[in-house]
Amino acid sequence: MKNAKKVAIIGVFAALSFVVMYIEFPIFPAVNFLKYDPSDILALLVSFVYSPTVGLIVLAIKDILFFIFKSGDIVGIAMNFAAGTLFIVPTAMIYANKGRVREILGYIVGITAATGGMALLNIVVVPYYWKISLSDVFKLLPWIIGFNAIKFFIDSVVNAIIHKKVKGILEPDENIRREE
Ligand code: RBF
Repeated sequence: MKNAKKVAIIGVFAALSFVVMYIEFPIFPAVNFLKYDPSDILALLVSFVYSPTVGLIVLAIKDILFFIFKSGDIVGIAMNFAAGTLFIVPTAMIYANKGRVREILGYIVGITAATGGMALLNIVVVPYYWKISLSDVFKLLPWIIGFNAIKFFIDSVVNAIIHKKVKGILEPDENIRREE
């Protein structure tokens, strides 16, 4: 792919991802600092069409923009980036354009990695962030695990439905171009 096209696509997807992050809303009142938003789907889509590296660039630009223009909360943004990375990298690496079975395996591993990894990270971060005891954090843990499992399950389902169409739009003449 030509470099200019790749840079343009990264820019467009990062901008789209940044805008849809404004949709964010909590799923469980007990952990209302955890907010669902569909922005990671844009990063996963470009990871499927191009590479996990391109996905991580989109994720990083989206989080930097959201930090500057909306949240101002470095901990929340870092946690959002960590969750997105834990999900996108294994999912896209396992899929690697190798068919439906690998794709589904990718989602299962990605959801598990993000849910497990974020459970551990929250155990470390939440006591400092909310100034609550470790035992109180453990009471929140089922909600934290449930939030991440639901978030990345939704992202997986949407990505599974649309990623082939998105690839068709972004690379309509890929085969022709290869012969040039
Ligand atoms: N986002 C996730 O997707 N998974 C998490 O486990 C997660 N943990 C967070 C923990 C704390 C203390 C904070 C402040 C944010 C966390 N976030 C997490 C990010 C949050 O859902 C939201 O995207 C950001 O706070 C930006 O509004």
